[in-house]
Amino acid sequence: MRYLETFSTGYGALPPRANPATDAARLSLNGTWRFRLTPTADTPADFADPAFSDSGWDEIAVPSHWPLQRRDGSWGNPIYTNVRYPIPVDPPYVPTENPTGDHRLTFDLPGGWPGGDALLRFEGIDSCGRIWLNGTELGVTFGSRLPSEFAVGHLLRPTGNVLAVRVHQWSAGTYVEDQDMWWLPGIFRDVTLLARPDGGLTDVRVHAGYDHRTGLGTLRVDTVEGAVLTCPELGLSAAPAGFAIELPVTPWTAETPHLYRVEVATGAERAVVAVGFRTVVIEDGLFKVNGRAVLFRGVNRHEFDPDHGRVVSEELMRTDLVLMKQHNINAVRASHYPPHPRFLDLCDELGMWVIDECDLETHGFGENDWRRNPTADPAWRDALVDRAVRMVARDRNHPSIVMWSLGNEAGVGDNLGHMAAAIRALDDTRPLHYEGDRECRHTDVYSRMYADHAEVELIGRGEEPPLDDPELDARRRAMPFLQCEYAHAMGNGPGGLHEYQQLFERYDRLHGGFVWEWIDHGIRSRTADGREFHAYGGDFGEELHDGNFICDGLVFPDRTPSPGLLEYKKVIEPVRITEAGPGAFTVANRHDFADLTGLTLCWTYEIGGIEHAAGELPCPQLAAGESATVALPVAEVPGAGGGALTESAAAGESWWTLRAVLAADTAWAGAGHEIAWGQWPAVDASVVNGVEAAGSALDEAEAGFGAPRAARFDERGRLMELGGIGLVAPRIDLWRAPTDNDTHALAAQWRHAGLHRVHERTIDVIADRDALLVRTRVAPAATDAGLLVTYRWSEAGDVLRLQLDITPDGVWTVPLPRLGLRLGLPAGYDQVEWFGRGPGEGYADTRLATRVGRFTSTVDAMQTPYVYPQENGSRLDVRWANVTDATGAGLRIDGRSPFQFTARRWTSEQLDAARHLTDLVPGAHVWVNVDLAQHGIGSNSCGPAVLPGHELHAAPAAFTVVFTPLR
Ligand code: IPT
Repeated sequence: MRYLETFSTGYGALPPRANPATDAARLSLNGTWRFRLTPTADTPADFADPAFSDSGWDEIAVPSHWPLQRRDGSWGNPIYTNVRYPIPVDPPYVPTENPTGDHRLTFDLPGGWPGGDALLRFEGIDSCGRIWLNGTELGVTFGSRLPSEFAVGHLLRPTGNVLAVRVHQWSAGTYVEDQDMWWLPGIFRDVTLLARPDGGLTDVRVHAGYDHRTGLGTLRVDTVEGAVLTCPELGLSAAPAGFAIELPVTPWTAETPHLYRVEVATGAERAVVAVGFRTVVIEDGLFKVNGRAVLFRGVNRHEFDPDHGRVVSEELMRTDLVLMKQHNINAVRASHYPPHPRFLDLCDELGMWVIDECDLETHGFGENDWRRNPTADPAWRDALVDRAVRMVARDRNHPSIVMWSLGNEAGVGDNLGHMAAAIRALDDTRPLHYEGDRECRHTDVYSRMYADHAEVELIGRGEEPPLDDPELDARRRAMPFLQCEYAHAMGNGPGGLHEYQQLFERYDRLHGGFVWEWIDHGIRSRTADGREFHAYGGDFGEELHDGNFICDGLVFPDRTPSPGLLEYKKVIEPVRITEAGPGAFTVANRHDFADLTGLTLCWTYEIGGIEHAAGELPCPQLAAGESATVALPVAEVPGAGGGALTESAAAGESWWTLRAVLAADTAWAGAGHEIAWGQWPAVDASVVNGVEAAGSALDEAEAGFGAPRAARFDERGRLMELGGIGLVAPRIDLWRAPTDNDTHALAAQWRHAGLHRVHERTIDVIADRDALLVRTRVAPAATDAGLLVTYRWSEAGDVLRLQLDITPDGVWTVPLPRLGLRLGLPAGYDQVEWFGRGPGEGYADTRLATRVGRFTSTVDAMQTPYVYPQENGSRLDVRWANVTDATGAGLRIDGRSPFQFTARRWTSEQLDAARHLTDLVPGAHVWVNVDLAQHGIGSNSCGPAVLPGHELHAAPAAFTVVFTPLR
C-alpha cells in the first residue's frame, strides 16, 4: 500500500509536545520556495536529491495553498463541498488524479547557529506531506491542522541545506478531514527549524489551578529534571519545577484574563510561559470556572483569509479576536480543527473561552449510511488517537482552552472512546465535548447543534425526551447543556437570537452557545472586466459543490461586521440597561466574573431624533450578577420632568438613550467603545409623535380631491407625478428577493404561489370632491388567491394622502414575503433621511440592534452587501423618510403608523435574479418600498424557521401614508 493510502499515523515524527517560546535558536523557513505541480502522486521523487536542479521550477510562497497562488487556474482551483467528499468514498484509497505539489527550499544556517540537536517543525500540511532533508527522508505526516516535528540535527550543514516536501491533495487523511470548508492543499502553516540545546527543555507542561474559596492558585510545571521557575509577580525565584506551589493569585477568566509570565529555565535554555490560573469543573450539572457557572456567548471560527484561504497572519488572528471582543463575544469553538497556535496565545492574552476541537470530521460517510466510518473502524484507531494526542500535547498549557472536543460530525464508534481515554490520560482538567453522539457516551457535556427554541427550552427544564438506555439517560440529564452550533448566520440573519438568549438566561442548565459561524469564506475574485467579488462553491467549475453555503458568517469575507454581528452584540450584551418606571433605570451586570469598573454611562435625551440634552453618569459599581436602579438626570433636561406632556415633548417623540461605554482604553477597544445600551420613550410615543403631527396637518388643511394640483394620476388612477417628480406609480408589492433563510423550500412555495409576478386588475376608479378612489384586485396567475385593495387618495395643497385598505380574497396558504407599496423615483433621488430605527437594517426578528433616531444615508450605503444577493437593507419603524437629490428636492413619506422602508437601485426581481453582487447594475430608478410589514428572517438555512410571532400572513390591513414633495 502506498504511504498516502494507509490508515497509519505517518512515520518519522517525534512524540508531540508543546512548543513554548524559548531562547534557543530558531529559524523560520517561511518564505519563497521552489514549486512544481504534478497531476498524480507518482512522479519520481527526484527533487529530494540535493543535486537536483530546480532552476526550471516556479516560485511559491510558504505558507500557502497552491491553488490560491495562481488565480488563472493553472495550479488547480479551490473546491467547496459541505458534507460530500469530492472523491469516491473508498478509504484509504484516493483518486489517481491527485494534485501533488513538490516544494523545495535551499537554505543556509545563520551565523552562530549552534551545533547539536535540531528539529524541523511543520505546523500544518494539507493533507499529507513526505519530507526529505539533504536527501534523507524524514518521514510522512498526516493531520493537516496538527504539527509534526522531525529530528534533523545530524543532517544539517552550515550552507546549502535542501529541504524537499511533497504534498498530496488527497490521502487517507482526507477521509477524516471532511470539514465544511474549501478543499485547499498546501504547506499552509509555518515551517521552522528549532535548535535543541543539550540539557534544554524538551516539553513544558503547566498546571495552574485556582481555588475560589481560598483565593489560592496552584502552580506545577512538569518539564526536564533540574528546571527552575522564576516569576517576580508571583514572588518566585528559581523555584524547583515539578512540585506544586500554592500561592495567592489573581485568577484568569475570559473576562479578566490575568496572565503571569513564568520563566522556566535550565542551564541550557529558558522559556517564558503565560500562566493563567483557573479551574474548570462540572458541578451540580453546571459548567463552572473558578466556582461560577459561565454563559458562552460564542462563535464558531474557521481560519479564513479571502485571499489566502486558511493561511492566516497573526494580524488577522488578532483582528478576529479584537472584533469578537468588541462585539461582546466571549467564546470560540475552534471549528473544526486546532487553530494556528498563535491564535491560542492571543486568546489567553485578550480573554476568550475556547473549545479546542480535534482535526476529525467524517461527515460524508453519512451519505453512505455511515458504512466504513473511520470513527467505528478499528483500522483507524491509531490514526485518530494520534490526532487527539497531538492536539492536547500542543495546546494544554493554554488557560483559554476550557474544553476538548473530539471532532465534528464524525458519527459514532469506538474510536471516539479511545480518543477520549487518550485525552483524559494527558489532561484530566478539562471536560470533553463531542456533539455527534446523542448518548454522550464519551463526553462530559450535552451538546446539540441547531436545536430549535422549543427543544432548548425542554433541555433547560431537564425535560428532554429520554434515551433508550436509562443509565445513559440519567448521565446525560445531569450534564450541562450548550449549543455548539446555532443561529446559522447565512446571508440576511440570523433571526430569533434574542429568543434563544432569553432561554439561555432563564435556565441554569443552559450555558449558551456558539453561532455558526464567524466569517463568510468567500474568495476574493474578479470578473472578466476587473470588478471584485467574492466567489463561492461552483464559481470554480467544481463538478460537485454546495454553492454559497460556504458564506454563512457574522462578518463578510473582508471582515466587515454584518448586521447579524451587530444584532448578536446587542443580544448578548453583558450589561443590561432598562427603564425602571418614571425617572429611573436599571443597570444589571450580566458578566460572570467582571465588575463594572471601567465603564461609564452616557445619556442623551432626543426629541424627534435631535439631541436635546446629553451627559455622563458614573456607572454603579456592581459585582457580576448584581443590579441597581439609578435616577435619570431629569433635572438636566429642560422639560423632561415627570412624564407629563410638556412643550418640548410636543415637538416630537422624545427618547432617553443610555449607553455603557469603556471609560479607558483596553487591549481590544478604545475609551468610549460602546458595550451596551438601552432606550425608551420619555413620554408615550403614541400620544406625541411626528406621524401624528404630519397627519393632522393634512387633516386640518381639509383634504379634498379637486382639480389635480401637485399630483397627476393616469386614467387607471395610478400616481404618475408628484410635485414635478415623475414616478413609477406606487403599487402593491408582495415580493422580496428570498434570503438564504427563506430557504429553497419556502422560496419555492412563494414562487409557486406566484408572489413574484402579481398583476393588478383595476376594478374601478371614482373621483369625487373628497378623494380619488381606486379599487383593484392584486393576484398572480393560476391561483384564486388575491388581495382586494382600495387606494383612497386625497390632497391638500402639495400634500397627498393615501389610505390603503387591503382584504385577502380566496384562500392563502403561504406566508407573504412582504406587504406594502413599491414606487420608483428617478435615479438622482438617492439621499435618504429618516426618523425611525437605524442606523442599520432590521427585520421583525432581527431588530434589537437598531435604535430609534434620526439618520441620514444614501441609497448606496443602505445596501447590505451579502455575498449572495438577497433581500436586505430594510429600516424598521420608520415614522417619516425623505428621499431627495443632492439639492434636497424630492419626496417626503410620512406613515400614520410606523412603516418598514427599503430603497435600492434595482428591483426585488433583479436582486432575486443576481448571483453575485457584481450582477447588480443600477438602473434609471431608485425603488422605494414602504411596507406595512415583512415576513421575519429566522435561521432556517440550517436551523429553525421564523418563529410564529414574526410570520407575515395575508390578513385585512389598513395603512395610511402621506407624500409631500420637497423642493
Ligand atoms: C453543521 C456542521 O457541523 C458545520 O460544519 C456546518 O456545515 C453547518 O452544519 C452548516 O453550515 S452539520 C449540519 C448537518 C447541521
